[in-house]
Amino acid sequence: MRAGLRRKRSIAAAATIAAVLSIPGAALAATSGSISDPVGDVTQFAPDIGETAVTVGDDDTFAVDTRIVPTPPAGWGGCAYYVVGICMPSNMTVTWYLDFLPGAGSLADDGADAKVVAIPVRDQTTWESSRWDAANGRFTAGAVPAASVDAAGVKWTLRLADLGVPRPASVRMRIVSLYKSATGTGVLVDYSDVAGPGTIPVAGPVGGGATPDSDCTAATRTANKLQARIRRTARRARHGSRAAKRRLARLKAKRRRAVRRLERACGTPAKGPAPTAAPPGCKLVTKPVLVLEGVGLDARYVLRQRVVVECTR
Ligand SMILES: [Ca+2]
Repeated sequence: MRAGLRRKRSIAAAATIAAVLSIPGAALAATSGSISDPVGDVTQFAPDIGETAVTVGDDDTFAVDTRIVPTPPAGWGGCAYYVVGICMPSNMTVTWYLDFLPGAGSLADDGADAKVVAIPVRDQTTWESSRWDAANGRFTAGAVPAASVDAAGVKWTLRLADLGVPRPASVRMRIVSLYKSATGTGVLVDYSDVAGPGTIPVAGPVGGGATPDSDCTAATRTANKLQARIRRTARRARHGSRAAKRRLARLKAKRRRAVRRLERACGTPAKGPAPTAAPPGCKLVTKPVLVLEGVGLDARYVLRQRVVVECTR
């Protein structure tokens, strides 16, 4: 079996890469890029990757259009071979690897921090996205991309926040088409086509404000310091210190005032899951927002990059 192993790798270095920064009108945060790969460098088994165009919208969407030429015998998710007229399914995937956090990500996947996989089987293409979980050393499933398949390729869209891509960022993208299956005569085949890497620029937030303003940062620090003092004092009060109980009441009043100042400077803390759509006249943007993390005495205010709805009117 092993002797029959055939292998062909397309030469990724031959791919030409172009990335352009487009600034259409007022939508300053929209950018685009492209990754070129020759068609014809794979003649069988693995779907042949051609041109890829990526658009990063000012609505924080990451939209990918990859032209793909299916190859025989299975085409796009067709039958690898037939046994007395019964279709033996092929085993193919196309994976878009996104590397955007320097010094992080999956080492086995060239530092990828997120990936999107298309799995074509028969007339259906299954789509998955996942993000690298450094703590557990594996990819964990994320949002399912909005995707479509046409005669000449595929398109998928995810929000930057679903992929974990911050603004600004530089996304290094590689596309890998794989076919690993047996032929009708039982010979194992392992074909691939690799496009890129190419770089997709992601501009800073729409309307600036990449960093929280200094009033907000200072107010956050003050509120957290008071919270830490309350935590220590509450511990002493629990042990029966009457002085600590009196101090606790004063500190809590001070914290109420500090939180009011904090909310004036930063807005109210973001709650619940990130929005997935914006009403007319508004859009989704990624910006630092106030978040209350933890509960009770352990709660603390932090400024996190979040997707939020921003309205201009
Ligand atoms: Ca190709």
